[in-house]
Amino acid sequence: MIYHRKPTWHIPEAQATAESAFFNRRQLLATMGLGGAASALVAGRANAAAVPGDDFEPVPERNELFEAGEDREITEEKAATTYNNFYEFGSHKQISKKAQALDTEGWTIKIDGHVEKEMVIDAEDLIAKMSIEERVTRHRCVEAWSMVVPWVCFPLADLVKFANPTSDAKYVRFETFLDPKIASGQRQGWYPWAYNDGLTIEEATNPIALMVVGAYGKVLHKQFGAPMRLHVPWKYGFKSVKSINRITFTDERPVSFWEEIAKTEYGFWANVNPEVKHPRWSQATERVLGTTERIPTVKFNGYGEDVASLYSDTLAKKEGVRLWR
Ligand SMILES: Nc1nc2c(c(=O)[nH]1)N[C@H]1C(S)=C(S)[C@@H](COP(=O)(O)O)O[C@H]1N2
Ligand SMILES: [Mo]
Repeated sequence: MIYHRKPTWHIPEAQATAESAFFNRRQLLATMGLGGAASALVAGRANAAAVPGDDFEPVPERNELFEAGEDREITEEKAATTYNNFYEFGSHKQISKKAQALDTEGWTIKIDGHVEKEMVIDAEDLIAKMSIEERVTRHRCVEAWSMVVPWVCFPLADLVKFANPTSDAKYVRFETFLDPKIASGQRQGWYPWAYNDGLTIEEATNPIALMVVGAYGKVLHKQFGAPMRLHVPWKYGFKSVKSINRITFTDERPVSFWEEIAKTEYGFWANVNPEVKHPRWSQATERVLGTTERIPTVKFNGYGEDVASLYSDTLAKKEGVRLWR
């Protein structure tokens, strides 16, 4: 199977101007001094930090450069939101009810390490600074299941720019909250909580790496990792840290939650690759959530055109192909 993403020159005129149109509309509403719902719209964050599962406002425009891919369909919301990996709430897939214990009100995010200025920012304020859009992308779990989700998101690169890292920053590490009172899984002391993972700066600033704040047109569901989670479409799903409350810029390669548990199974790079088997199972095919289908897995999950250049032969040789994938 081959996936193509429309090249940038394919952007239709309307799409190319959509962002400015959006901001003009906001400005217009502001000058008109509209109150109530309209002023919430002007703020651009009407309910970004409000109830997960509510309609996202303003309604994000779909970025048509991203699509499910040939013979792929958007996974039914019900299927995608009732089969999740979120070990904080249990080491099985049926955590969606338990995850409702997550309290996202007043959620803050700490940005620290090699940045010009460390800070703690309200998730709501951070999200309001970003240009939000919808992207339909493929997600491939290392356990050989996959889904296609319309994420409400912004490029991770914009967050990196906002954080203003110094030249010492070579990696970015993302960490999930730690609160065993609400997250029963965190009472299982043999796991190296808090959940975390990382990317190189080059990966984090690649335009297809995403920060997700919603899905299916809604404020991000708790089981999806509200209020903000990572989505790295070309890597196995465990890299896509949920419910992030700390982002650290560092000069040392982070050792992730899963790498600490089993480094021969869950290495740092974790690029989707059907040719490199997991020590305990094949990665050649994947089960599609919400269907009875099994389909071939594609290298870099079909995003090679965007990311293959990040992984030079020199780097591959240095890292070894197994960990490299
Ligand atoms: N904090 C946290 N983030 C996490 C996980 C987790 O257990 N805890 N699981 C990861 C794995 S293995 C996958 S496949 C995806 C699953 O995302 P989904 O449940 O939204 O489909 O989240 C990733 N992010
Ligand atoms: Mo996963």
